[in-house]
Amino acid sequence: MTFQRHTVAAALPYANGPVHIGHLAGVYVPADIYVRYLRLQGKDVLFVCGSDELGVPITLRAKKEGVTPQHIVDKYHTMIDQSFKELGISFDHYSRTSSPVHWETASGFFKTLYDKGIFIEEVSKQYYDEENQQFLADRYIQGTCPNCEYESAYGDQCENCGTSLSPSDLINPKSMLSGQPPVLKETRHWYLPMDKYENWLREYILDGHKEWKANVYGQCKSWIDQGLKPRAMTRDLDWGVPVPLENAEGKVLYVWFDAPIGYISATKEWAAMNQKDWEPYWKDENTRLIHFIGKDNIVFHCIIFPVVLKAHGSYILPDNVPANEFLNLEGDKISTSRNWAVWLHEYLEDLPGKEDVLRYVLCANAPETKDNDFTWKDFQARNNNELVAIFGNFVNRVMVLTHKYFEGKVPPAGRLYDLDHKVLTKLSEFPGQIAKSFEAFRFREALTLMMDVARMGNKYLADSEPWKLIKDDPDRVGTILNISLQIAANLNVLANPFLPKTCMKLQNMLQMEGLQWQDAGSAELLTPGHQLDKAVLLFEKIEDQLVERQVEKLRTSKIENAVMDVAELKEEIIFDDFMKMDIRIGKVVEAEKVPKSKKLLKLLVDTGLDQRTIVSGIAQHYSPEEVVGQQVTVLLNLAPRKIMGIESNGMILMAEHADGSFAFLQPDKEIYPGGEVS
Ligand code: B3M
Ligand code: ZN
Repeated sequence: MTFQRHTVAAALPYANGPVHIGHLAGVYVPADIYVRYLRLQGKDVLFVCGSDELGVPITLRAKKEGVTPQHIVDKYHTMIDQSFKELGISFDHYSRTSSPVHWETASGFFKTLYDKGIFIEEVSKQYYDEENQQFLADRYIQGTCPNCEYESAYGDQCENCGTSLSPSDLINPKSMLSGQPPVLKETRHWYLPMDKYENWLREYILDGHKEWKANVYGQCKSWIDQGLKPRAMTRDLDWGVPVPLENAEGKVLYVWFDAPIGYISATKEWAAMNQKDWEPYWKDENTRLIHFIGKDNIVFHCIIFPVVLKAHGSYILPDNVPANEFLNLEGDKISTSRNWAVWLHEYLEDLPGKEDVLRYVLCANAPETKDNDFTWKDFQARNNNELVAIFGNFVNRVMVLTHKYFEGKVPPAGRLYDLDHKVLTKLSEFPGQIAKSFEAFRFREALTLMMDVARMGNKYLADSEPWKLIKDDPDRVGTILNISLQIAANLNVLANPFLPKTCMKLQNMLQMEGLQWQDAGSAELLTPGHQLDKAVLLFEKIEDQLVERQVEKLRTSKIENAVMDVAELKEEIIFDDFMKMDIRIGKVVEAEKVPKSKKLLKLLVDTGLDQRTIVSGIAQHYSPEEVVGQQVTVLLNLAPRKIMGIESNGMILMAEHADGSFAFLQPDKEIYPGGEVS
């Protein structure tokens, strides 16, 4: 189907903190690339987003900082909005859900569903924090995930395995306000009867959208197959859109009911500011609605929001939801609370002028089908070996040679040889190949193909060696540089969705007008005699010390966090309890890695009493060679345990450093194996 217009909505970031590279790689960079591609085709595209300012995540942050929720959202809304703009995330409108238009739109939506009799009104028992005298919304409850046993799962979702949860699913639930187990107390809420839409969802998604990405389709299928239950669309909270009904004091719309409606509110605001009609973007069947989100938002955008839209009856439905997986950082999960992140606003401050480098690296490493990892080393390598050495180098060579041999004017193309025809044929094919990747939301693939154009340009220059021909055959050199300049001009279109600021520089260098996607593939974008501007370098090398500074920054934050959340003191024991432990000094005699384990070393330890095997989880911190001969402190009378099939007799006592590294507990002088610790 050819759509008349596109509404592209990017997940509303919670305004309880800055955005980080995980958000960017998961949602905003792919969304912006896609929108820029659509706009290059001259399509009617509306790109909306905004700060998600309601709900529990905000109130948690406000409580933590001892300020009001409004103070939190005002601070972070501005920061997020500004940093998106600097990165070139080109929303048509970036709104916020504390806006009056949103409150009116969301409560109007709720009232429409209520008046249509969609909701089930029910009094039920919900978790209540007696110490704080308040009901607990899902995010205020933490406990063990029934699916993966992660101990800090929230009442609505386990961030570890992505499973959507209800508070009653949690094992050993605890209130995040008081730390105490919550009690169950009666309260009235309005439920969306998800179960009644199960067949329709099967039809809409499982039959109607088999083309959705496997990770999205799969999660929807397992959600639908496990059976849908009615879900409360209201909460007992004082921070949110008040429920527009009588006898609903103290109740607000569930944040996941109101937030997706935030896309509609943003559209209304945009339309009002631009004297446009907002309704075609949300109600016209000829509009394609696309959501860019992270995998933890799939159920809310593919199951719940479509049911809300369907129940309302006058809205179009999401046509595609190309959700990405998660991006990790230096091998660890990105964590706002642990400050384990590369924050966008800090990146922009520390690496000014390198916005496109971040866009490039996050696209190249995007977790499109599985979680992926960001490392500063890889960031440096991609900048130096790809952007500088391939893209920048090609453009610079062409510019320098044209200035050197033709005073910066585009030379005419003369007779074409095989090599030229081959290059021009490939050049004409690239736009179609890249478009195919874009349409399939495979942006990494599209990026590689775009870089292949620059690779092809470099190879063409290397194979044709114009610098060797200038004396004897300047016309041939003219042809080679004409073709090379056409390749550079094509890059200006093909690279634009990925590298908008770079392409602005390239466009100025080539003294070109902004082209459309349809122009790409042509070998006549620059006419002979056209005057180029002077050559400027598009990228610069990133030196080791810049990367080392960033890595050190992360290491410091890891230590600061570890120091801040020192393990809690265990319960008191009596002297006799301690005396039961037989702790001695031993010496490691042999050491080897445990096959199929990244963490374990198998040690042979001389304990003074015997030589025994002890399995220790230090393989990521020490090599076998490093531990042989070391004095170690051993708990000898620990009951033997089978670990990966090896009987381990005892435990090597280690101290964990704040940055996660380990250290042996060693006496300050040589103690013979068997020396007792007391
Ligand atoms: N605020 C983002 C998150 O879950 C959430 C998205 C709302 S999109 C309507 O981190
Ligand atoms: Zn889990």
